[in-house]
Amino acid sequence: MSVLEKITSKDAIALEEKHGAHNYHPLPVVLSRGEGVYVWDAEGKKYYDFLSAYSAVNQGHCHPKIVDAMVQQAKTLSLTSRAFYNDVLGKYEKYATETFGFDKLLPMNTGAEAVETALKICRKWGYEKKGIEENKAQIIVCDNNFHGRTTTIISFSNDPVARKNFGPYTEGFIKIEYDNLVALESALQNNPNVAGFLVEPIQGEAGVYVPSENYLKDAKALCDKHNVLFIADEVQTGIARTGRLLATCGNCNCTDKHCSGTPEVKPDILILGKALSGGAYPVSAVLANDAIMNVIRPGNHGSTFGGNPIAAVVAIAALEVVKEENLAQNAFELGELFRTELNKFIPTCHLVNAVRGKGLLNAILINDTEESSTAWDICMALKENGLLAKPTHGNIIRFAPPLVMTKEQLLDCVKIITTTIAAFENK
Ligand code: IF1
Repeated sequence: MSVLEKITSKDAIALEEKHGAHNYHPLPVVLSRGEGVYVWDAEGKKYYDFLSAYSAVNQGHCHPKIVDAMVQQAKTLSLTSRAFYNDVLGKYEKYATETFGFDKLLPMNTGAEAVETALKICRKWGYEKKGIEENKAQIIVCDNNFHGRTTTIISFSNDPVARKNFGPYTEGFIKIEYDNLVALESALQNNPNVAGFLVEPIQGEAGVYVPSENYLKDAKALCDKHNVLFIADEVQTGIARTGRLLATCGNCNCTDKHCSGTPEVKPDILILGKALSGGAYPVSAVLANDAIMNVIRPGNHGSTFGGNPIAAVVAIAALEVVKEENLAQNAFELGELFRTELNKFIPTCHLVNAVRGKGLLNAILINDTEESSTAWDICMALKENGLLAKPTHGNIIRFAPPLVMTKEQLLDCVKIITTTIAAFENK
């Protein structure tokens, strides 16, 4: 059998079981094709993708503009390393910094790498600009955070499954309750060693927790008051997912009516990933103004693939698609419709307690314990009915379709979700 010969779902799963590390527990579906909001399994069954690779495929699977850009560049120049310049990185850096309103961009590959990069920039700024004593810098983070899986990042996680038996842990982090300004002020007060505050505008993995309306704006004001950097991890919430180009909306230059009146927060350091490439290629980035980014000097930081030519052209194409197809406005309108429709359904069933989210990053809370298999079982039933989603923690199901979805497709998905849950309930 040639390595790439077509195989059945059963065989594909068996190969992963035998030859792959067991670091995931996927839903038992084997995907072999994706286009827009749809994916097909190895037997040709079609599904709506309601996870979007954890919000990496905002522009839809295999978007032609993004794929074409990637293929053309791959045929021309794929990787130079940063030992030399290349003729596309500067264009990408200019386009992205103008899009998000920052002086400079540091290109990386994965979200976790970008988070680690932001932590290093913040610490170095703390020592060289704020005057924190060497090796004393502290960064405030939130309970139930998710910022990636590196040893330093899981050092400040409180998820035992992500953290246990990976010690010793990196020091220099203070944990506070999310969406709690009193806790933030208390951590900031009388502590000159705090260099930064790292926060998700919406806590995705924790179960799509949307903070109070003014939390981010007021938290940024507290950081400014205490000369502490506000670091927004928009790896999952960025790139139009929450109905605006950025969940923090800082200087996104969009003219969409829904943006006006929403508290605008301009992070000191912005972290992007996932849909920065439309899911076609690993691309992440850290953006900041010169007063912060210029603490990084040659030799301080980098990576073999960071800023490679393919990543650069893919990211430009992915951002152009967001603008040309008005994905933020679409996510805003379809998100409103999704929550409205589910809020009509919820009173008719006891299995779902609530729906919450912003734009097309939403989740439903299942009326069962975290340890129960109900959310998983509902996702298995949804799969049978042609819609793919996966629980986050135990009893919460995240719903995050590609932002290119049409109103008709969304209503079709609402019908699948509500009829599946109703049937499940009446079993
Ligand atoms: C997995 C979910 C988890 C992220 C935020 C940084 C990263 C992520 C806000 C790191 C990555 C992914 C990782 C993936 C599942 C998914 C995820 F929240 F999106 F659902 F795990 F919590 N900041 N999130 O959400 O980016 O290094 O992965 O490119 O690890 O299982 P990455």
